[in-house]
Amino acid sequence: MYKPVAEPFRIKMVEPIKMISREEREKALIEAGYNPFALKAEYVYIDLLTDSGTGAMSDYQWSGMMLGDESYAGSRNYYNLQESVRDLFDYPYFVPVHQGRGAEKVLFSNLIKKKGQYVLGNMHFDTTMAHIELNGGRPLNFVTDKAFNTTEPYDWKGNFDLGKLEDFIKTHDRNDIAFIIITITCNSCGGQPVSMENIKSVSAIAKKYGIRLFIDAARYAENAYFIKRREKGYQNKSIAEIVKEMFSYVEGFTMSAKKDAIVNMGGLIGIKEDEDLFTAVKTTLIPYEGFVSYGGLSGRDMEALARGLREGVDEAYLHYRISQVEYLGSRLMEGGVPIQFPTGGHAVFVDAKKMLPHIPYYQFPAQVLTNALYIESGIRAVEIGSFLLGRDGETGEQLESPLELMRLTIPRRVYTNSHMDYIADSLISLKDKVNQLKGLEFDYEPKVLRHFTAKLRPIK
Ligand code: P70
Repeated sequence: MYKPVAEPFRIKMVEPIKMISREEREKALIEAGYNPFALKAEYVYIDLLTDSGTGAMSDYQWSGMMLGDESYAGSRNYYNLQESVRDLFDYPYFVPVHQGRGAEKVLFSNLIKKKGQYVLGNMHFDTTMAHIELNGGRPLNFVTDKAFNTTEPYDWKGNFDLGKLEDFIKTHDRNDIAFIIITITCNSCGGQPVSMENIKSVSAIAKKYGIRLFIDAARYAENAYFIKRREKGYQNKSIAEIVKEMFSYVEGFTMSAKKDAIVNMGGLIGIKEDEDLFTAVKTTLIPYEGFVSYGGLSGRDMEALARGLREGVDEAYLHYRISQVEYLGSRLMEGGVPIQFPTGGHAVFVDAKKMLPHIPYYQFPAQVLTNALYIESGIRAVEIGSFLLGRDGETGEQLESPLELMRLTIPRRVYTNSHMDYIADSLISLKDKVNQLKGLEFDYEPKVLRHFTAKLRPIK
């Protein structure tokens, strides 16, 4: 049996959680339109909706909050943040933003030059796709097919299929491609890592055809940890060295700092060399996010971020973090629950297509499972499948996601390994009751990023 690594911290402050009754949960879910995003957080016992902004800051980060310099321009915390960005990524240029989607909005509007341009990725996540489309671009995915076979193990399920990527570029007009973006780790297919070799090869292809290349850096530290563990030649390198190398192959990044940088709010745009792009980004930043030395964050937020960036690459922390997720995955596998294997960085992704084969993609099997888990045990997970994917931008047709996943997303430094046991036990006991569950249809469907606010009902 897999034994998880003990937590490399002790607990100095606690936040009570409690379980409401099953009847109350049933009522709450109906009122939420069968969409757990609309649940009051107080009605949730263990919250695995997201690892975004839900981490526990350290005493060092909290003490930094007291040193916030709230000057409109030139805050001391901005300069501390600059130092962290320089040390970690070796990038001279950066701006803070309020969160990842702020970075996407500001950067992409400077990269997509005409309507219909393609943006090539391993697998774009929800807000990334939305901001490409809102800027008139067309997002396309080139992740390896190995990602879609959840039972067959492969170390790099986040990798680009290099052949497919190059074929696409060769057969299209160079001016129809805006840029390439590598999402590390690849969230949509299971928090799966991208190898250094693959980043390097994508970079070579981008250079060969003169296409701009960026990283979506939300989970850059977890990706670096997987490289250290799995890729030949990196065992003796520090996480910091691996991070520097990853970012040396691209010209910039967007970052939701709410994940691996362990803050409750914040984001970054980093630029390696291109001064003109940096100038353009600063110009767009001011009306949308704020002045260049705060970009939507208060001084204290920037201090927490400057410190969180460094804590996020601490190897003892990452060892525990990835091990906790792996432990939950191993308990579920032993209990016969189908999952994306091997487990990724930030979550265990349960294969709802395998667990609820009687529900077709357009009735959202992973959403059905997510709702059942909440009723059964007070755990809030999230659907990553056709419900999140949405409709074809041109035809309006419901898209079929290659994977229907329920994501059990683990916040950083928040839940203990006993919580992992509770989650595993709940899902294992639910497993034999799911064949009676009914599919879902829309009561209300918003046009953009519908999964956040849609209302659903069970099909009679
Ligand atoms: C998540 C959240 C955000 C995200 C991301 C990547 C790879 C950019 C962003 C945007 C979103 C979410 C999904 C379901 C439930 C709650 C929240 N991902 N790139 O949990 O960053 O949120 O800061 O604007 O994963 O995966 P931001």
